[in-house]
Amino acid sequence: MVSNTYVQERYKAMSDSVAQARKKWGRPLTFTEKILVSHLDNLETQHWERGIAQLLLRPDRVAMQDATAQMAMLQFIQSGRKRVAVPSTIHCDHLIRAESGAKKDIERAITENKEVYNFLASSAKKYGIGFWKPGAGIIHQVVLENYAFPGGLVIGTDSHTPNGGGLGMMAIGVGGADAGEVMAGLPWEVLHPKLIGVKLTGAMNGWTSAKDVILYLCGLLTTKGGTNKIIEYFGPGAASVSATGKGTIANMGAELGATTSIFPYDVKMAAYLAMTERADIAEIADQNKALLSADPEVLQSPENYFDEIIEINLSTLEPHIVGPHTPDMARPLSKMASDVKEKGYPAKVSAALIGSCTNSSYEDISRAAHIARQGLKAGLKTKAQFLVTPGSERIYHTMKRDGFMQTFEEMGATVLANACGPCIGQWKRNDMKTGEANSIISSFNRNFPGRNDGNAETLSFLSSPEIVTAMAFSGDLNFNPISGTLKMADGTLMRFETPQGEELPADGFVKGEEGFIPPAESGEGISVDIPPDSDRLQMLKPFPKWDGLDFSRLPILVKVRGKCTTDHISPAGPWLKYRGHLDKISDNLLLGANNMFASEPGKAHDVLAGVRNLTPAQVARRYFSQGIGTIIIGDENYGEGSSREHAAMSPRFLGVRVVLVKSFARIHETNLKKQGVLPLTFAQSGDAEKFNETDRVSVIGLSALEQGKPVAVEIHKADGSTVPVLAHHSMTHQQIGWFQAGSALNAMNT
Ligand code: MIC
Ligand code: SF4
Repeated sequence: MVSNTYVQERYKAMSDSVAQARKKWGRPLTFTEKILVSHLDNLETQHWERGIAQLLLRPDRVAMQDATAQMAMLQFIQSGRKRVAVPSTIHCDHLIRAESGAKKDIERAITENKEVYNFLASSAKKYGIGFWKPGAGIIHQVVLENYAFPGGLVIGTDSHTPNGGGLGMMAIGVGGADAGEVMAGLPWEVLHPKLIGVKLTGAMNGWTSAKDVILYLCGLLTTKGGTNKIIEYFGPGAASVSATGKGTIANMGAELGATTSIFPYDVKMAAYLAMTERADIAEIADQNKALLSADPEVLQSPENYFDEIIEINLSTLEPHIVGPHTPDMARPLSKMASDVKEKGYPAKVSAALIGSCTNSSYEDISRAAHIARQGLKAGLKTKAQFLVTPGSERIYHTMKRDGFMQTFEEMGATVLANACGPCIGQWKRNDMKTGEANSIISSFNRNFPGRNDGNAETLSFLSSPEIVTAMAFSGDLNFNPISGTLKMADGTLMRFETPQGEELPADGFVKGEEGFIPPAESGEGISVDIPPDSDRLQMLKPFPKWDGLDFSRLPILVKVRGKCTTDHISPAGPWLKYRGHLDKISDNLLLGANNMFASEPGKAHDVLAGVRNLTPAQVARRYFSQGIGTIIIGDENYGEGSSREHAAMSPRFLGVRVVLVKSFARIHETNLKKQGVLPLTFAQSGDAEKFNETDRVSVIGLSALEQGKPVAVEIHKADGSTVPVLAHHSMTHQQIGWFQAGSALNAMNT
């Protein structure tokens, strides 16, 4: 847990830097700006300009989950440092497969992932990192319960790290290389984000919940609307949302591509802190309240201080359902039935899943249980498989004590481990064949094709836990729990009453087995085990330095059609087990992507040898073995979704030199830069049309690569003609140095 003295000192320093910044710029500050200025490496020298400057920040802590921590730790080890420079933790949550319920699933995970857990546990111990064992909970829930504090700054190797914004913490998702550098003592660099202010008025009622605020915003802003922006919530409505509800909203801000989302400190946060044994931190925060929200002048005329303002009246906000395939396909619940009809979605719900890092708070679970009890009382049977994923040990044991678990079990639910499970494709589903079209609904945050059960034909819809629970009873996407009725055993009709729940447990949380292992006082004499013949872990070799030459006549590995998330570039599910083995995991490169030149996803052609329908990894390996690099051409918001740097390391490892797209998602673009792949965007997005299957592509003038200067690309056509295309890059002078050194890590070590 974070110590009182640390928080006290932080606020003292914050007060000084805020005063200094106000004086320097002669204006009041937003809450976001207060946190940023108080974490700057050097306020005096920092260039300050939204959308332009690169901020150098000093985070308070680093959090990593097991699937991304492996690469983060392998990179940290390469840095040669003896101990982490900032408090850091590892959380074992992603590698537990959901199959037969919590206990058995954890036991199996411990056996199956032994090598990886041993590696993470021993390196955590050696390098001074706290270790949360499998079953302890999902990273974001554990961070919220233990480490988050208002006004702090944490970076985490997971895109949903912003969940901490629910407690007024600036929590930002990053790739493992960023984490490795901060743990090695370097400042963390990020593009100075623009600011979206979201003013909440009114108060939620009836079936509307915090989830609907963010589902609505996903529809409004789309999955790229938040790129390189921070979303700061304020207004009277903000104070009416529970701290965990705020967490849900901030968590899913990742779906907007936002750098992070944040709420100002208030009584709801104080109540949550007190309930999680941190009343003393709430007290210190209360004494520093003015620092932990925007200045009054900002609240009076927000349009002068934010780049964009959105207002949402919570009193009239309708519950929403989003999906399939993307979280921004949003509609109010009342429009769902007409969409099902119009778009031909399978109406039958085959599975309903609640919980995850997004929605497993006491409030969520108690509201869902209230619906469950009504259904049971009416004698209804569930018509869909019902799965519950608690977020942490505390949630699980408190659910059990308060009878919610029993209610769900009476419904026929399977209660899974406190882990990611079905949210990240760790769901062994026996009721559906791959390729079979079916609809599922969950309270999770992401719904890209193939993500949950590995079946790209599964249509995944997202909603609040209470609506998902009602859908489990109806088994029908056309059902509107607010206005619709369900038939009881005796033929009479029942209608659900509006869900009711408690924000926090009246009798406090039950702790359960917390599963925390502190690091050793000294790492001397502790060795980090990687079995030499392991197929799960592989020590990294530095990527080669740039040879100083232009990229000449690169064949196109894949030209992506449409959406290409990190789940398309580096799928999870069964591939999660190779997250520590770069060679092995690279075989999954672009397996989910639609290649414009191939007839099915995940296929590519060796155009030089004329061999068709291989996997992109096979094609890349064939070229690479002949010393030939490749280029990937992509669409808008390329690499949206996860923070997994494998989506950048695998292409790098297999010889991809350039990724040229219409636009990038923030974390992925940074990951490409860190690993030494050249990320370029089209100056004219229509130019993407000019690339054909057998074209070769050159990128010229690389030795004159400069910050802010465009890059010349040439397409060499089969008929011998050349088509020039202009591209942009967003690399700073320092980032160009990473490219030249072969990777950021190489640059750090020279
Ligand atoms: C996700 O929700 O996609 C994940 C799995 O949590 C990822 C991290 C990963 O791929 O390991 C994320 O969100 O960053
Ligand atoms: Fe885990 Fe899913 Fe949350 Fe990612 S979104 S951290 S996979 S529960």
